[in-house]
Amino acid sequence: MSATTAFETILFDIAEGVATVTLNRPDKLNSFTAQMRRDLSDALKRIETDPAVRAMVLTGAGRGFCAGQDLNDRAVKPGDAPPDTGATLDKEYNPLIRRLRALELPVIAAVNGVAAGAGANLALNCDIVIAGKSAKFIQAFCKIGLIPDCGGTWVLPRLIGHQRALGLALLGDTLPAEKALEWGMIWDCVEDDALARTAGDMARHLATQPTRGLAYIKQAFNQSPDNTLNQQLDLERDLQRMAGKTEDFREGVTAFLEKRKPAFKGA
Ligand code: T3D
Repeated sequence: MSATTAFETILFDIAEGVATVTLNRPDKLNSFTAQMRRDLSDALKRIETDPAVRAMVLTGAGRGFCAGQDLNDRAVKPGDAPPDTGATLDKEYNPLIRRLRALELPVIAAVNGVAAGAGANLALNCDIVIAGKSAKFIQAFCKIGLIPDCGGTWVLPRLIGHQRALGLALLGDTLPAEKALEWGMIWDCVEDDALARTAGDMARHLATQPTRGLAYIKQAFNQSPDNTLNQQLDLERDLQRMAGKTEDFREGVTAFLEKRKPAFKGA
């Protein structure tokens, strides 16, 4: 069964345990307005509280994934005070990124076209990034005098190393999807017409897996960069203790011993 909810700037659909969120301002390459930040945030809240949702796909409508901040909202007339871009990050983008990363289920970005500025970093904050061959990633911020945000300066060096990350940030060069794959920035790059199916199949598979266990895996990896090995060993112990108490762990072991396919409930 599928349930579709209407938002002003995104499409939101739940089917087979998968929530699909489609950024939907195709004429402006799905660039972010305040309304789109609110809509995406509300969609994530819905996902957080719906136990039927066990995986998420984030993608864009039309030929783009997301071109970052809608720059029409940043035009300053002579004599006007500049916008407080720090406040927008503090109150809108940063809570959105924190919410996305904290989701206790796997999130797949299906990058269907250009991902620029905040749009690139939105994608890179997803757990698994799959791009269509025509997609490209641009740290466009430097071209308008800004710095990479939405966690770009954190996630990029961790994915591709300091040199390549800083180079992309300083030059604003376009990184084609195939090169992003070669650099280890994304999980996979597929033919454009196979993107939705590939991401959907993966999400539907993940939605049948031990959701609590997957959430603990995410937590361990998300906390890893800030931890020493000793702290991480302690965290693994704590998370493994909780994973070991789940019904799905019991089912996984039982199914293995009974030589049958496990039926995980996500609990
Ligand atoms: O609060 C704060 O402001 C701080 C937070 C900042 C976060 C950020 O994301 S800052 C970075 C903002 N994004 C950019 O600087 C990217 C701007 N866009 C581009 O450089 C190019 O559009 C692309 C490289 C992404 C794609 O180029 P191309 O040639 O494929 O498409 P296009 O023709 O440039 O764009 C198509 C349409 O989308 C066009 O509209 P039109 O002329 O047909 O009516 C274009 O104006 C519009 N569009 C694309 N990006 C944006 C946009 N409109 C508003 N804002 C955009 N970011």
